[in-house]
Amino acid sequence: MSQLIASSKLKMVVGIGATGLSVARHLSQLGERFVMLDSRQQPPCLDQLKSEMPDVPVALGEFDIDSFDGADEIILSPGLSRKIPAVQAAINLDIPVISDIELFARSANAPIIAITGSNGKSTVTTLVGEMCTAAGRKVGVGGNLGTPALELLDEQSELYVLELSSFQLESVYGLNAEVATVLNVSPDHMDRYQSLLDYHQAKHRIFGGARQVVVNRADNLSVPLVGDKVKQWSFGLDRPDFSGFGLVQQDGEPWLAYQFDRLMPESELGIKGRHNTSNALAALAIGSAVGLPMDIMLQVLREFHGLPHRCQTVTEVGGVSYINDSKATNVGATLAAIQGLCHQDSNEKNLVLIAGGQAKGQDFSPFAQALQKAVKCLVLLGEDAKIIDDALVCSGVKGEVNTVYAADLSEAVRLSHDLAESGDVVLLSPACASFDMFSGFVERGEQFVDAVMALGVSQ
Ligand code: UMA
Ligand code: ADP
Repeated sequence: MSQLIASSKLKMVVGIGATGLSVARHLSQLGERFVMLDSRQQPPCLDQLKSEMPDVPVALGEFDIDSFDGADEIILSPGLSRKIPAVQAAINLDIPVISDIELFARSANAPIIAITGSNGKSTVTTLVGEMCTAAGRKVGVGGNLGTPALELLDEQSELYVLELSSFQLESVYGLNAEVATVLNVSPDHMDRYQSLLDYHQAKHRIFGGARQVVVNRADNLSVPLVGDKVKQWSFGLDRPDFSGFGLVQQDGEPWLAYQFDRLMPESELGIKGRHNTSNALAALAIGSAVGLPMDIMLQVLREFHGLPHRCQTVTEVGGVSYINDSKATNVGATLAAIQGLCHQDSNEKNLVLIAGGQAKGQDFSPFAQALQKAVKCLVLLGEDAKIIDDALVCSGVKGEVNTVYAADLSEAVRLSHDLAESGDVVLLSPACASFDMFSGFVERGEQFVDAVMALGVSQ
């Protein structure tokens, strides 16, 4: 196809990572004039960019206050905050600063299901994607989940299911989703946001122009301010309301339910733990909003056993279970794991918790309180281990939790093995980002699994 120059205006694509490369491919297909910038000398997708689009101008190195002068529009990668001085200077000059998701929304011809939240995004996005596929819909699934949204664009798609981060949503102006949801809000990325309100406001940009919304009845921060014409669905672990999904009791057993109808026993869900029941109910609400058949959605919920690195059982060694929850990169996610794995009906502590990494400016006092109830030993690692330890002291629980430090993950696993007794659970659920020691949560989870498997061999 010959490339027409659609506009003489100059766009600046900032960031040459997965997102920047997807934006470059998209703009190039549209015949737009653009340049690429990155503050790093060796950005990860530079070689790929040069081999696919050798003529596109590239500028590398620290941004100056006037780096973006002359742009008609800036497409900012999610890893970069709008608050950096160069971007602020451009905003002050009234240059529009958008994200790849805004570009996606301009080009997508099929309805968008948009999912954000502090925790559960990937699980719910994957579930909804699988439900759509099982129902025979041609669907594109991605976004923050991994495949950049623009790579999903396809004329044949009947639906798009996007996991969106607050970083991506900061620069979205009109998503106009068919269904939008904020699954929950608990503090995360507090090194990027000034306050929880700031973070909450970024997430709520997902609702701009939405035709239907899904709200979490247990979390007021998930509820959008939208007009009466916007259809509302709800989910929660309590009894469902009108247009709501929830739990009811039947012969002493919890069942998933829609309004007054029982759907299936909670015990039949492939994913375990109350936070995952909440995720399953959210997926049912979203699927119902786009007309997916209930029997097909329930079958997917029976068969889906969860994504790797999210409360995944690795193995049992000497009567001790080892659980990999490396994706728990904030306190909210670790609290859900502790709640799901601790003894519900006794005060006996059964958890050895491995935590730590990059704290991202979080407040660890709720974490300290939860440890006191369920965790017999805490194994700390990573650059902000001391911040967590200090939170134990400040919360007055230091004396009640045996705390040890580990130099790396294999040492953490060996120490946990020594500290745990038969019947206990060793849980890697760091409540922190992993980038101080690993390339990401996947590498951290894989190293944990390797270290645990090595224990089994040496038994
Ligand atoms: N960076 C620079 N200078 C630049 C550009 C980027 O230093 O000029 C740094 C950023 O500060 C960041 C890193 O490079 O540390 C990557 O940033 P990026 O915006 O280029 O990231 P991408 O490779 O495009 O990946 C992004 C998402 N990453 C982030 O938001 C940090 C990926 O989510 C997402 O899968 C991908 O787009 C496709 O949509 C990852 C993530 O960690 C999984 N997300 C955060 C989370 O889930 O908590 C929000
Ligand atoms: P996200 O994409 O938002 O990071 P994931 O589905 O990947 O969400 O799960 C990330 C972490 O959060 C995992 O540790 C998981 O066990 C935990 N988690 C999943 N769903 C919830 C929920 N609804 N509430 C609290 N924690 C959750």
